[in-house]
Amino acid sequence: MQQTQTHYRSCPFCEATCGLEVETRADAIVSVRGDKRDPFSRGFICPKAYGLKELYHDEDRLRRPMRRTASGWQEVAWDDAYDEIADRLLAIRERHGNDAIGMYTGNPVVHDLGALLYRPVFQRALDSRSLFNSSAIDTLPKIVQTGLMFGRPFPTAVPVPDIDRTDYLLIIGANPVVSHGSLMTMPDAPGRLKGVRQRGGKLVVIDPRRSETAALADEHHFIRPGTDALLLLAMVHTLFDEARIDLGAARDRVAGLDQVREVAARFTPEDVAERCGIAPADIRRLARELASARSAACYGRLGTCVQEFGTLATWGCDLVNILTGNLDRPGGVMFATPAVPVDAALPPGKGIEIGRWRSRVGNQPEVGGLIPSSTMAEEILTEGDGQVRAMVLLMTNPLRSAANSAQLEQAFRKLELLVAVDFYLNETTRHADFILPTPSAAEHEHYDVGLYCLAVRNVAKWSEAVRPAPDGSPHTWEVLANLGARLMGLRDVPVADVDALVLQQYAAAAVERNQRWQDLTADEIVAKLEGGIGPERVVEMLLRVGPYGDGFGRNPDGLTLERLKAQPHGIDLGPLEPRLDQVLNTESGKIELAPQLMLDDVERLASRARAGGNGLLLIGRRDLRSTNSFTHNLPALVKGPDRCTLHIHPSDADRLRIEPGSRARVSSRVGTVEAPVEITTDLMPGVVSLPHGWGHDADGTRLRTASEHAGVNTNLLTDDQLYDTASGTAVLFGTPVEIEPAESKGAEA
Ligand SMILES: Nc1nc2c(c(=O)[nH]1)N[C@H]1C(S)=C(S)[C@@H](COP(=O)(O)OP(=O)(O)OC[C@H]3O[C@@H](n4cnc5c(=O)[nH]c(N)nc54)[C@H](O)[C@@H]3O)O[C@H]1N2
Ligand SMILES: Nc1nc2c(c(=O)[nH]1)N[C@H]1C(S)=C(S)[C@@H](COP(=O)(O)OP(=O)(O)OC[C@H]3O[C@@H](n4cnc5c(=O)[nH]c(N)nc54)[C@H](O)[C@@H]3O)O[C@H]1N2
Ligand code: SF4
Ligand SMILES: [Mo]
Repeated sequence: MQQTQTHYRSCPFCEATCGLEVETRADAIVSVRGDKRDPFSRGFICPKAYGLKELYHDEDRLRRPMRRTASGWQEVAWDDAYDEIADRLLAIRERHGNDAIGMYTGNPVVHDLGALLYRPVFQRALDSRSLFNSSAIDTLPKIVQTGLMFGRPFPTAVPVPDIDRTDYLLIIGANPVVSHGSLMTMPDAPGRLKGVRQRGGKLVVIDPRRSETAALADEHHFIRPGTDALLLLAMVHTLFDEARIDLGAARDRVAGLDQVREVAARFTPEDVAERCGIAPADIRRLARELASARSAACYGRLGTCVQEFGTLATWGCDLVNILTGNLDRPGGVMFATPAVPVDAALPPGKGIEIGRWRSRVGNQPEVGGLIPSSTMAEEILTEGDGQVRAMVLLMTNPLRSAANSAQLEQAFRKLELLVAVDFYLNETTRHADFILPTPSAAEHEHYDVGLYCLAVRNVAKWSEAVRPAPDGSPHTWEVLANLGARLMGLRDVPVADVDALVLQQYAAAAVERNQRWQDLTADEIVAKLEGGIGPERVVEMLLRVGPYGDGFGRNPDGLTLERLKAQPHGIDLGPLEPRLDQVLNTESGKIELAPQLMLDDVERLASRARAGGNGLLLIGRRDLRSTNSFTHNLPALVKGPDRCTLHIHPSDADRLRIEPGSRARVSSRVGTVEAPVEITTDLMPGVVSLPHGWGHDADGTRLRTASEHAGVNTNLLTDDQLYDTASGTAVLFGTPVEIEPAESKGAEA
């Protein structure tokens, strides 16, 4: 009988970093449970955790690289794949220049340490301006806003609600009970939210849908999609109007207060109430409550980002936090102190640079060196100098996740070369010339370098690989290093030597940014880490120079990777602590309350507030057992009734003659889909919702389970030409649509 082994790691399926206890026997994962001894999650998990096992065993998951040939897919050796891909990329570069090769990355990169740390290395080797910003699909407004206001690159200056101590939590456009939190890393979102009320605090939710989070709240208000910036500026208006401004820790540390007052003066609660659908008295009361609570936090997520005024809404959230004195105080919004400071892996400089160049076709500004992903199709389809002719995709399924995916599909078909680092033959990768399947999460080690910057407590945990990668299978970092080396003309250089160069660069950046160990040099670091390799070594370096680190011997009791690994359940480093002084990094040395980018966008908001539009608006909906598009091939996560349904309010259904249990046809400027209908009063009238990540009925995929639960692709409806102009973020929530009964009725009524 084989021995059972137990492994500890964090779950890779959302941002909550729950601790898992995973049992293996021989080659098999036999169980996945919550790790009760994980100090952060204390045993909490959700149903998706089990996906670790199913994904590991999924027979549809690719284990060998694949090459498209005239007679179909063919397995190819890794080295041959690298050589052929590099030859073809170099030929395209030679003929058409560097910008002819584009790159786009997806959400799972956050959960693959090697992908996260070696992507910049590969991008440097590409040296292209056609790097499309996947943050423009969910996070860019926050990146822009915190970059401009605090002067630091994302994610090193994102204030997160101190949820375990707050007395008042205003959640606007987020559904943490289902999403388990985003840009707010915390296991057990439902428990922590209930905790706010159990302590006597108050929870208020603003959402066009009575969400699962709203169901736990003291108070919920429907809001017309896309009008959050109006609401938040009217709340700021109230704070000024009623002399309730109290800057707290930000006192003497802000610039632009008068400009904020002038902007807010234009948006009275009475002016915005009708557009938002929230009464003026409620708007004033919410502002007063936030100002008078002992501590309070305003937290916005996708609903305030992926909409027409994402940057202004995101700005509004932090204005409210700062002007009520809740920034950097316990129970307010605070900055984490991560044990592995990622700064060294980020571009240097003050916050974020915007508009140093513009995209070729749509004239959209670059943000932090990347151009918005909504320009991807037009950059591929529009002929001329700089046209994108090859794309490298890193763990993404944009033909299901990006706006106007039909147009993007047309574009991908036209590419001379499409390379996908991905383990499924899915709706996107079926168009690839090469698929490079790097291992699943169970097969690599991990440290949540990104997510711990956003945590509601300071924690550190090293995740073990539960199973080794299949024989000869490289990890994502090795794939990126191999391809990158070839693009730089270093074909015969062993990957270990490439990796040594990478460490050298990271060490130099870490030494430059580190304030604590003045005499530490990059050479000392490199010498002391000799023998290590890959992302693990980079993490060790950052941990040891970081705020809890041993400083390479200078602080003998400090953390080392060895000490971290000796505590496989993770280490609790305590509650968030005030640290605005350390975070603030603007030229002025102050929090920039009124960045020009926001001021420039206010006029657009004001005119939209007047013009409006009263048609039906389509929003998204997440559910507990999906993670975007890639978990639908896992049986435990798709069984049961169809979740890909159109939710509509009874009053709209009546008006449009949509019957319960029928199918409806939903059309937007760019496309049409048909979906089964669920009629529910949980939605605001005038708003309909469809989840994303479905539509698994395409030919030529290898997703046997997903194709039996196909659903429809809502991103056939979302519009690439509709975006938050300040950041270039696509509007995924608030797409104007028309709805009519579909001719074919659903089977069950
Ligand atoms: N309409 C609408 N659209 C949305 C959203 C919405 O709310 N509404 N949400 C948006 C958001 S927030 C996001 S983040 C994006 C997400 O969109 P994407 O970033 O495209 O994420 P997925 O669709 O899950 O695709 C992930 C891909 O990575 C592969 N993959 C997953 N894990 C691994 C791994 O460990 N190794 C390898 N090699 N491959 C892996 C999967 O096979 C899959 O092809 O979708 C966005 N799209
Ligand atoms: N179970 C599960 N968890 C996930 C994911 C998943 O696919 N499934 N995806 C992960 C990812 S990639 C991300 S980015 C996070 C996202 O995390 P969240 O932002 O918490 O997730 P959503 O469910 O998209 O929540 C957005 C909420 O905004 C509401 N909304 C829509 N439009 C508007 C608007 O205009 N104004 C306001 N105020 N509200 C609006 C929606 O009804 C919804 O309740 O979740 C992560 N966690
Ligand atoms: S909440 Fe997120 S991290 Fe926790 S078990 Fe579920 S998917 Fe995994
Ligand atoms: Mo996301």
